[in-house]
Amino acid sequence: MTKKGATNTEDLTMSVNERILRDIHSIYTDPKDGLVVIAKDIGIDLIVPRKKINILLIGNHSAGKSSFINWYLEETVQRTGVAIETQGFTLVTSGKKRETLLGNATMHLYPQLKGLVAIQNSLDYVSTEITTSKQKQFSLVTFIDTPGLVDGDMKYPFDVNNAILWFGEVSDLIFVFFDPIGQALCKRTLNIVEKLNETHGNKINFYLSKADEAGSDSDRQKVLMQIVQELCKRPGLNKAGFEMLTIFIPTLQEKKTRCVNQIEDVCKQIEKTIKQTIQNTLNSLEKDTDVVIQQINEKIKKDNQTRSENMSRSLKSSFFTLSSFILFISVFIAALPNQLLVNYLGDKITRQIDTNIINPYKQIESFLPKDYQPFGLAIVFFVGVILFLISKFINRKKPTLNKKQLKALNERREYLQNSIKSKKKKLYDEYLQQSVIDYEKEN
Ligand SMILES: Nc1nc2c(ncn2[C@@H]2O[C@H](COP(=O)(O)OP(=O)(O)OP(=O)(O)O)[C@@H](O)[C@H]2O)c(=O)[nH]1
Ligand SMILES: [Mg+2]
Repeated sequence: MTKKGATNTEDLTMSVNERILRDIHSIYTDPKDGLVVIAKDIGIDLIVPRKKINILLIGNHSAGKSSFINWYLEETVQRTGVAIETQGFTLVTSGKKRETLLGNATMHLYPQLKGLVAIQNSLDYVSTEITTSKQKQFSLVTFIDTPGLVDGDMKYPFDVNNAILWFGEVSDLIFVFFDPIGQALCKRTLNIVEKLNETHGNKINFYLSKADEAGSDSDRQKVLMQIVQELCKRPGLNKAGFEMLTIFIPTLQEKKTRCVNQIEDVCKQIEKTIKQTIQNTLNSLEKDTDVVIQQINEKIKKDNQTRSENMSRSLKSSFFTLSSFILFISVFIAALPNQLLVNYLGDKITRQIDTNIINPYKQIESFLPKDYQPFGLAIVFFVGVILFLISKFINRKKPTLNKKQLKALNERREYLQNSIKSKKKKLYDEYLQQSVIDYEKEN
């Protein structure tokens, strides 16, 4: 394969990854049919997957963090130098045009920064550098450049430790740079690394940066040993098999060195994390869709239950209503003069009424104590009223979904089950296909 061919394949695969993440993002955020809107309507808050991975770079002052970012982008975006160059946090990301965004605009671009501002009470120390670079995997990466860490009297205008820990939370990778020039043992760096390692150990990668400045092979080995020893003194970091790649920026190399530059491995690590992120994002899409479908099913099931409960309430209530009306009618008939019944209904029906209504009623009346017998009618009427009130009480129905709401829920379930699931499957196939291309390229 020619070199040009290789680059073309790389461009192609890169754009596939980029498009998969972008498509998933829009499946979530579509204002009309987005998974987030659908989930919110049934009371679920979903986390929208990011379109890029975040890489946090931390390390001592002058360890080469900003230089690494510039090397990756193949563009001078971050200031570098021996002075304390990076004073705040800079998010370096790719976009349509070269732009620098200060605090407020950065916040607008990354609303989740609210969480950080809550700790720090200020936006002054965050900014964004947008560049048009598409080098390597940069279209899928946001670098978070941090202020160089120093011990002693250095006053940061903000709580640098907490801010770094906060960024650690939202990062997919954390690169820790140690340079060979004496400051490798900066306590502040070790403290922060130890703290980050408690919850994000799997994201952390250690590098001996500016390795070209580490002197001879044996000097470099000594530096590496010294750093590893210092790290191992920290109880939380004392784990077997520390891996520390030696890297340097080829264009900044001052002296000839036999040191193997493992900087390409850093790029491989970034690619690996992007792939993992795509897989995780696809899995989250599947899982979130299932959760929403399940919740919709649950809602429809509950509605059916409420409907049948309402129905049985209605039936019970009708029984009481009917009984109360029978009592009211019988009271009414019993209260009418017998002659009036004979005149209107004739002898035969009046006799029937006598045997079926008046006599039983009189029998009931005879059970009452003598003093209450004159109030027999009123008492039966009162019982009727009570039965009527009971029927009203039983008949309190719980609200159910109307036809329109039910239809909307069913349509959404259909949409999730068919449309979103098939979109996910298509994206997954594209991802696998692209992984095969990558695999073939590597082997
Ligand atoms: N020889 C050599 N010099 C380097 C390398 N990387 C960076 N430098 C130099 O080291 C100095 C500091 O680099 P920066 O990239 O500014 O370091 P930083 O970690 O961002 O520093 P702060 O922002 O102050 O924390 C600069 O003068 C760079 O030119 C490298 O790999 N080899
Ligand atoms: Mg810097």
